[in-house]
Amino acid sequence: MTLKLYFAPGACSFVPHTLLEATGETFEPVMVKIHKGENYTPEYKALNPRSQVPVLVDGAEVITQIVAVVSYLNDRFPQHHFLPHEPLARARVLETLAWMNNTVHPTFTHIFMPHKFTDKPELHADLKAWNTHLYRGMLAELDTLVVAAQAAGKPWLGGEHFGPLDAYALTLTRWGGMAGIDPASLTALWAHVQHVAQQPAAQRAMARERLQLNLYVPPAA
Ligand SMILES: N[C@@H](CCC(=O)N[C@@H](CS)C(=O)NCC(=O)O)C(=O)O
Repeated sequence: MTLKLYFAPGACSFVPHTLLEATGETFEPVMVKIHKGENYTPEYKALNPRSQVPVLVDGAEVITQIVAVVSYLNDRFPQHHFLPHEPLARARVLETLAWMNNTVHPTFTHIFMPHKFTDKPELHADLKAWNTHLYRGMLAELDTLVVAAQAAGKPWLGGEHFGPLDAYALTLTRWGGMAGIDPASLTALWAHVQHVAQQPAAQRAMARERLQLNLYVPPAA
């Protein structure tokens, strides 16, 4: 049975999108245009009542939430070692994956979709400014994680194998550019993300999503 992935260009669904590409297996990518509200249609809400991407469909099963989808893909395709097998190494990867998903990612959502967090439009600018400040600090923390991985001789954020942390790092750094955070100011992270973007699986996902890696626009002089 062919797996189906519902994804939105540039969204967090890039993580499972890239992992699926890395498997080399055939899957059916289904694009959901969030900016057109396609995630709020009755058909999509029947699939995922939370109206979010990613959604992975395997036969009659519907799986949401990146952490769950990554875990499922790891077990479906164990030869790719998306998560380490050794318990402590796996816990460390899940620790960082959960942090990316439950802390860094929602901080960006405050910048990108402030209307989700207040019904007062006059608060949007403040929400964006404060969360941009927080997000900058989180990307700096991610930069130190890249430095630490490299110091430990690990080629990828999770260890020996390309995995969800690397794809998520690319997405979060890209989003930083949208928020006015120059990726080049995060030396190790930016070098790592550029390396991730050169991987054939990431290239295929980026081509399908038509992604530009660096979205940072320097302020006018
Ligand atoms: N914790 C969720 C986060 C999913 C999420 O925030 N998806 C965003 C795109 S990055 C989305 O679908 N947003 C559409 C909306 O909320 O309207 C997961 O891991 O899947």
